[in-house]
Amino acid sequence: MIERYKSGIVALVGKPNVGKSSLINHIIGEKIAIVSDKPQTTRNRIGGIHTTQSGQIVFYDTPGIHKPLHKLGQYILRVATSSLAGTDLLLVMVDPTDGLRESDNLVAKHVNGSNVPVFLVVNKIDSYTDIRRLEEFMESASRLFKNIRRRFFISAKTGTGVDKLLEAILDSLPEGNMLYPEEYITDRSSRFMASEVVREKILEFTQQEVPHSVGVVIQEFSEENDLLKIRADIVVERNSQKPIILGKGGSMIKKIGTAARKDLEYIFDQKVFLDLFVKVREKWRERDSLIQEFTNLKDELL
Ligand SMILES: Nc1nc2c(ncn2[C@@H]2O[C@H](COP(=O)(O)OP(=O)(O)OP(=O)(O)O)[C@@H](O)[C@H]2O)c(=O)[nH]1
Ligand SMILES: [Mg+2]
Repeated sequence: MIERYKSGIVALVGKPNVGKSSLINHIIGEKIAIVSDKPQTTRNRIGGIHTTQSGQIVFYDTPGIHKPLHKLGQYILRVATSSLAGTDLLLVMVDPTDGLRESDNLVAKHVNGSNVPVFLVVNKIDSYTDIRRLEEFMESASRLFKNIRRRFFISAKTGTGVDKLLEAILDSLPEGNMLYPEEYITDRSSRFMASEVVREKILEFTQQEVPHSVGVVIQEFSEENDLLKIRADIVVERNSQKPIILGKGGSMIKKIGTAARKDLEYIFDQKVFLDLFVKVREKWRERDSLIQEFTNLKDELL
């Protein structure tokens, strides 16, 4: 019997830092979502489109579900939880690194409130040699979630288990046509990617509250003689954070700019000129209009 083409939407959810964005990038084979070793890296819902001869899976990478500490956190949580409904499948990702915590219960509360079938995914298995420990972790995690259809052990870093997961996802999706043209890999614009890559470097090079207090706004994105010219504002929320982003004699902003430019040249396959400015907007993470201006959240929360 000839299998009919399949398509559907799969949301990837979990607490911060479990490796959701890493998995999306691995599956798509290109960087479409930024990654860092700090929690709360992703702030938006980012579509990653995986097209094969037998089907098309539209993944939604989502922000880590967490207890919000400020208004921006509330917005981000809303982005994550609103992605739970209206999808064909939820990939709920858990991370054995710290065992199960209160934060996992919070994820379970939101996931269990939706009626979408769940694939439970234990990530980061490359860090473990003790299989029994991983199996015990899987058993404990399984008790938290309703609607589990299947369970997987994977490593988003090495790719172990990912092909099997993709096969099972395609199997579970309904018959349907492509939702996006086959050459699409993301629903996000190049402009969005540019602002995210700058934020990724700030997450990489600065510590504690600083990277989380940053918004990046693209002010110019234009092409001239094969050169992509990008001008962006880095917005911080306190005067004291500005010198941290600038660094001694401008060394930090230079480091951020160079690393971001190199990544963007690779992603866009083009020479990039990147100009960065630092601005202070007092307590922007508590102010609705500024949150929408500095986080690309305008469209998804309308
Ligand atoms: N060892 C190992 N590390 C991983 C794996 N997957 C992700 N990581 C690391 O885990 C950290 C978090 O990865 P992200 O992909 O940013 O996690 P996330 O779930 O998207 O995080 P938020 O966007 O904050 O919700 C990074 O340091 C990754 O390199 C894995 O399979 N193995
Ligand atoms: Mg992420």
